Amino acid sequence: MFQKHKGLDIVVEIGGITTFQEAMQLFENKLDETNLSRIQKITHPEVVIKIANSIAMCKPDAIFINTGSDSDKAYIRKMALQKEEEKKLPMPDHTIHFDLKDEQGRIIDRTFYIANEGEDISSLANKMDRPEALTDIRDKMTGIMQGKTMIVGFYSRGPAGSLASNPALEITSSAYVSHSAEILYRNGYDVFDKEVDRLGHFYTNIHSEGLNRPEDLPNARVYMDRSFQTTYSFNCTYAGNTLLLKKGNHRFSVDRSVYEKRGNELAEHMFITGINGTGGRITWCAGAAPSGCGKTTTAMAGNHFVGDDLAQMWIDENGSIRSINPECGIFGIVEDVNWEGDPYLMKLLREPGTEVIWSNVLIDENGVPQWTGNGEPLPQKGRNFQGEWTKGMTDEHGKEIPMSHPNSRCTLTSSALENYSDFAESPKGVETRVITYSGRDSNTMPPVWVATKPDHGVVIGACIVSAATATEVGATGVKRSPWANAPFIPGSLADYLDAQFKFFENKQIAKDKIPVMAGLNYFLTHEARGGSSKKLLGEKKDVKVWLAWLERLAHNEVSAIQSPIGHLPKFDDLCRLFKSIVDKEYTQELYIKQFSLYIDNIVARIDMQVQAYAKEPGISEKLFDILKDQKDGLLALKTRYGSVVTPTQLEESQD
Ligand code: SPV
Ligand code: MN
Repeated sequence: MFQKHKGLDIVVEIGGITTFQEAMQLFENKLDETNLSRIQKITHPEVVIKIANSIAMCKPDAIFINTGSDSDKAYIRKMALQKEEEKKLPMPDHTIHFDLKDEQGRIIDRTFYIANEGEDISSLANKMDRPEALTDIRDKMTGIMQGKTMIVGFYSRGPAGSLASNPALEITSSAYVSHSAEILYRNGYDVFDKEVDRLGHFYTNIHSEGLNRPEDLPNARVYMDRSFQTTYSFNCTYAGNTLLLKKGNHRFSVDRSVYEKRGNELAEHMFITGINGTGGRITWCAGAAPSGCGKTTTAMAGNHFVGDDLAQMWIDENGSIRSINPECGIFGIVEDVNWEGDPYLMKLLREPGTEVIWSNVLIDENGVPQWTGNGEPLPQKGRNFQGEWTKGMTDEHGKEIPMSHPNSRCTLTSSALENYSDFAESPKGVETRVITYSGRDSNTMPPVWVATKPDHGVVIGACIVSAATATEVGATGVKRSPWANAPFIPGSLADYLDAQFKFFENKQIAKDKIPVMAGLNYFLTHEARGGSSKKLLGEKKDVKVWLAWLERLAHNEVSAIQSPIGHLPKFDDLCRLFKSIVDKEYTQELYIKQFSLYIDNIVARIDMQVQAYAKEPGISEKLFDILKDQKDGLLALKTRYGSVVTPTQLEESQD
């Protein structure tokens, strides 16, 4: 079991500053008058000591204390341009940032949890013992900011005053990282002391890009110290490796929910969005999907956008599940973002008026960002993640180099979105009635299925699978992707699973507020249902219908067909929703393809999950029992109807 404050706090060990007075003395020696007066407003001893030690370790030439004012933001933007971490584009307030050619995603092979003796670390992650990590960080981070300016930023991960928010420091020599933090998170300089007092803790992130040379990339590292809620990262620039306010701190929040708030809080890799229902009601939905599986698009399909990546949840005194987004901006994948599927996002990307940092897209000859799947005429050349690019160009293995990297992204503030909800800024969060789990699954599960009970919902989350995406360097094949959160679960999956059961089965959740928990899959192909093409059976916009159906189900306005994997929608309801929401004629033929159960595929999937979970120590028997019941039910259906069972047969089997 992991413990806070165990072992040495590495930055304190290296920096050597242990008292408030020593910290203040260091500030007086190192900071100019303006910055000194700024840091003196921060009085929480632990915070001050962390910052002082970061300075003592990294040895920057100058220190900039960012208060989040308009002029500070402008200063950081200017610095990013001066250092050429970003370049101006012709569109006002748009810039482009390129990461190193071989650092286009999270470097999971160089990412480590710092472990104390005897601590359980997720079987899916790397760990390094504390003494070894101390040596490495001392070697690589001592003096890493010589010749550079350190920017110190204070943030609130979530609306200030919320029960599930977390204060966090982002300390970096990269103006791009700091600029991104200003767009994606709420600056909390003015409230930081108060928030640390209220919540009793804070996260620290220390980063330097180093010399930002390809040859240093093998020595890039991302470390998470769970005991001291501190991250260290160096020699890298991709935001997933550097802006550890995001997934680095999400990992600490997962720890908090599993080990400190078990059964009462969750920290999930989920979007949050509101769906319009009948009579003007809004039903809030949170959904998990692995990176690169359309989470942003799904969030955007809602009528009231709150977030596209992370959710902090808790149960309030009225028995409802509340969710907040720790972020206030989007670091979204742009591949396949186009006017048809993502009009709100496209407006911000293609029309002036919003600050956008582009990363790793192609910049064409006119200085316009271009990316695969944008639905626009294709450029013949330009500059992309690997340098000058011309159409048809191949890499050293003879493989065609794509115009834009599949993990190309845009960074922008959510408040610019037309469908951004005012509720996103409420410390009370939004009442969450629908929870979805999805992944890239081309041949097995139907577009939507609903758990009959919360523990079955937890198992849907546990059993997400997905084809590999470009967000992790070197990932290939089909992978299990538990809750789409596995890369960010520091401890054992057994503990996490237990925390899920305890949360969703918590008796404090009011009977009429128990969430609808569903699997979603919009990646079924024609090929998998008797056709010959690899094209998707549905369209991107169909997700609005699946969400709307879940919305109606949450308010008991539709009924469902029972099956061993859960409840499935009825044709007539879908037909009506397709017509009214996306103006499409939904056919019986498509319905049968999408909602017939392909028993052999599903059973193979269950077997795969059972085998994998059997290898994890301490997994609750409940998971195996639920999967066994599902399998038995499916095999009984197979005996009666054969290996493909239609919705009509499912209904008949209930009689
Ligand atoms: C993801 O990959 O899930 C992201 C971007 O949202 S990263 O910051 O790399 O985590
Ligand atoms: Mn993500």
